[in-house]
Amino acid sequence: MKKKGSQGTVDRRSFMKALGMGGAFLALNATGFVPGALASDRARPFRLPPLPYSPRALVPYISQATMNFHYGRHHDTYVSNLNQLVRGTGLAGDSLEDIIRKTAGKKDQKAIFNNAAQSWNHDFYWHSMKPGGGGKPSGELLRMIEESFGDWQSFKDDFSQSALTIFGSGWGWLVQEGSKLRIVQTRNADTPLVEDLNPLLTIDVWEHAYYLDRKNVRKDYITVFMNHLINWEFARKNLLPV
Ligand code: MN3
Repeated sequence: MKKKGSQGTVDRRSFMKALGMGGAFLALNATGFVPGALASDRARPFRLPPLPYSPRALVPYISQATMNFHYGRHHDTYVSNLNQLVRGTGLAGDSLEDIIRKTAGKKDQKAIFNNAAQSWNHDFYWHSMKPGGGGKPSGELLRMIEESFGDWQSFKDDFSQSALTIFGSGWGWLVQEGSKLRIVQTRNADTPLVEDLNPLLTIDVWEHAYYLDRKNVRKDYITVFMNHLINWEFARKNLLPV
């Protein structure tokens, strides 16, 4: 029997094959963060957005195996689920951001919210990292960090501690609220988008983000994220004028 959504299955299979071929498929340009622009057709309005780098690009800090599972399976599944869930609903023509805002806090739309928010959060997370990233930003962003957290080291300690102490699955965020920056935690699929906070960068602390590489040692994953992966250029581009 032909399964519903078989088109998506074929695409995923081709995609996994491409990953197996060394990620040549992913020699994709690092475009801006525009998940809302990915809506394509009525039956399957959302597509897995391209990674902004090859799945091997973050080695040795994040392995290709982690990327294959985290991006190729977990993220892909959220997008597929979302396509199934919005089919035939009034949400099918909406942007990802609109779906997240419209379904937030609604019990009967929890599954749609979870898959939409996880789709958005993951794309934002891939862009929050880059090969050769990490360390200290400069310019306006550093000035805002120092103003909001006292100094660079305090920010680094607070962000790390916040990401470390999220109980269970969730996300650590640096967000902008007016002229100030804040560190926030969200649980499960929750996202600061729905709280009128402007996200600048995020770290995924669900175990699937680090378990293959670090087992249960979330702290080591956070340390390499801070020191070697953060894409400060992306965070700077997300700043809104104050
Ligand atoms: Mn994840």
